[in-house]
Amino acid sequence: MGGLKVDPDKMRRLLGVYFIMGSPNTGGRSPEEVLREAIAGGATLFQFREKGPGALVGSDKRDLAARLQGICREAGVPFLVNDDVPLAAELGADGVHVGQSDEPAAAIRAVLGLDKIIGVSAHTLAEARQAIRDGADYIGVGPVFPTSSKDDAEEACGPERIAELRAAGIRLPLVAIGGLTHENGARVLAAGADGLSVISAIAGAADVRASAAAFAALLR
Ligand code: TZP
Ligand code: MG
Repeated sequence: MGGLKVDPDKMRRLLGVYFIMGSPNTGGRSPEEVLREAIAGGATLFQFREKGPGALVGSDKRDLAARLQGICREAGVPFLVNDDVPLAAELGADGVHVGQSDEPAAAIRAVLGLDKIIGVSAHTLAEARQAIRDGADYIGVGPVFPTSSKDDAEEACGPERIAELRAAGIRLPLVAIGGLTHENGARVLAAGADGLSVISAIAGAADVRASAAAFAALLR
């Protein structure tokens, strides 16, 4: 462990094309192949999110996570785990992303160590401020647009929510999530997001690499 908390400027760059995927999101294709293609297209950060119909559990989940972590490691792309702090600790993942019903970031950092990336989902200004007090490295805001990738998703908040958080003085690295496409991505960046967090528009794309590259182009 040891080391320093992740530098905010580095965090902002990493959030650029933040690809999220688990085995239920690939339309039956190999998650390893989909991840390789997404990274080849320009994904800057990866979150393993094994949720939804048919999601793997136990050692199957862990083994897939370890294989995807290996692909990330080879490519120099940080590997985060959704929610499952014990799995992140077991694998020595680069960090975790947690929601409002999970442990606060400070408690997670005490388990994982100072140098790990901890992201927290926030839907309101109050939740964003609390995540900052708890020491989150970034906040995820969404769903910005309607999504079918999360069963218990809240109502879409629109890019306006991101602009509202920025106007209220939230300076922490911030990534938008939910229903992002090549068409609407520029709007959330213009509203103040540092990056685009994407499941289906990349994992479900016919050409995964080209889709990731089109998101990467929005960052330039
Ligand atoms: N959290 C808020 S929306 C969402 C999550 C995990 C799903 C985003 O998936 P998609 O397919 O990019 O809309
Ligand atoms: Mg959660």
